[in-house]
Amino acid sequence: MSRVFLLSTNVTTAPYPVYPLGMAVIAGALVQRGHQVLQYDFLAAGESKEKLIEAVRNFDPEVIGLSLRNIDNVDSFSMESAWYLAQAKELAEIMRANSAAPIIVGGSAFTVMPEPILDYIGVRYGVVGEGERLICSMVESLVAGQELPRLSDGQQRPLPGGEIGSPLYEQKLVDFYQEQSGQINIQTKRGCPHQCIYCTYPGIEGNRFRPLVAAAVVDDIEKAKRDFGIDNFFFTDSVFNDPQGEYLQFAEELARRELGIAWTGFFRPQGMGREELQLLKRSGLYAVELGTDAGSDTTLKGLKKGFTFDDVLAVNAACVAEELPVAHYIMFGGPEETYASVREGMENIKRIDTSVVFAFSGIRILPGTELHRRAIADRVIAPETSLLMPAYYYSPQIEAEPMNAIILDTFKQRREWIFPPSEGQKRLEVMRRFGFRGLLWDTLISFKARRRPVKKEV
Ligand code: B12
Ligand code: SF4
Repeated sequence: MSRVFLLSTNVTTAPYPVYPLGMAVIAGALVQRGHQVLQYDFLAAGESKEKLIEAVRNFDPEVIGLSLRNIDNVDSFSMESAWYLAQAKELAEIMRANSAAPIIVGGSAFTVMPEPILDYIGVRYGVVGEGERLICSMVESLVAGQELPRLSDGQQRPLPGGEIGSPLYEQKLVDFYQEQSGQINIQTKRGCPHQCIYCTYPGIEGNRFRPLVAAAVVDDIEKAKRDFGIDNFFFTDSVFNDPQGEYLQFAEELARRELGIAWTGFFRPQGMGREELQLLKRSGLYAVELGTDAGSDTTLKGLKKGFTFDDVLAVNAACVAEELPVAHYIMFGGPEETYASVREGMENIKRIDTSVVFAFSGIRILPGTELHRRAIADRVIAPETSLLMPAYYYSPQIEAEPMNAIILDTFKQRREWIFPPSEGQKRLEVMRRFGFRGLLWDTLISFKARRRPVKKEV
């Protein structure tokens, strides 16, 4: 048995603080192997360096694991102010200065650009992708004094869904996140087989769906409710509604157990009608986050989304008919965007009934994506441009400022259309100060005072 100190470095509080699920899953795997684990969440512990130093010295770990969730906030309006790697580097330095234990770093942010992050934060070992299997063998090798490669790749032998273990929630952390955000997260599957050109999710979790065993996840949910009083969940799956419909079996199981929980997650706006939504509602679905991503068929095609704006409208209509609040996330400025497609996007948004729309300007270029190659080909960035600092793709056919002005002009017309993203953040902050918790965007929608969509101008 070895002592492993896990540190979640994430201090992002927008759109709300999220439970360090990656760390919890790693902790679960280590504890199951018989190791002694301390889960330290820098945010929940008040971001105090003194407390962290005290904790690491007292625990005297044999191995340290750093969990890195975010690089930045993928919002082109707050590039400098929301870059999180300097903080991660500082925390790694604190750990090195206060313990001789070897440090392993992992997490979604790390997986997106492992080599540059390892160099930047100055840590010896890194795990790309899925970490639970590798962390156990690495801890054992390191404690036995063996040398390891700098980078180990968890994607080479991904766990079958049935072997993915449970997160180890901690009461203190649950209390913090319940208080701050009114919800806790859990995963029902890993991976995504779609090939949207900007997206890192298949790179982080693998390019096929690996559903966990439905009954086992529902057991975890039941246990989380019983032991910790958690009754509001975010399912962190890249896409909840897989086209094969396995999500429906999961929902059946959840509904059958009548746990009295509420949940939300990310959905792909295609092929989901009222019948599916009725089942999901019975299982506790209370709001839908849709990866609409682009405002017109031209730009949906440019992103290789594989659905059309009519698909989006159909899913939205089904949700509204079921009185489920919907938020659409739409990025402008991507491949094939022109001023005409931005204007078409504004008209299409007016056709969306009742829902919240968050708009983003430009698309964060991340390594390993087709967008990265496209950005180089379109001379948006040079091949040698480091992506550690945020760089955004804007179609060569438009310029950011006039495009933003067009979006702003439309978005100011309705309070449930939010642009720039910091606008939404400000509003959420105000609501939080008044004691509201949860997603909060869903409170912008009232089905009683429902606004009908505006007919498309021809
Ligand atoms: C769900 C999700 C959200 C939800 C979270 C809801 C909730 N209550 O949890 C919402 C919509 C709120 C959200 C918000 C944001 N998100 Co988000 N989100 C995700 C998503 C899809 C899943 C994250 C997750 O929980 N996974 C499940 C856990 C179990 O996996 P994991 O943490 O990756 O852990 C595994 C491995 O990484 C590894 N691991 C983890 N830690 C460690 C430690 C060690 C030592 C080792 C060895 C291994 C290891 O092992 C774990 C198990 O296999 C990811 C994309 C993805 N598919 O990964 C983006 C992602 C994490 N988000 C991202 C970002 C940027 C954000 C925001 C900043 C965006 C914004 N402006 O709002 C905010 C930040 C929120 C916050 N407070 O931190 C980025 C982060 C990277 C980057 N580009 O900077 C990602 C990767 C997506 C992307 N664009 O590339 N997000
Ligand atoms: S954007 Fe969504 S559907 Fe597309 S690859 Fe990423 S996770 Fe999959």
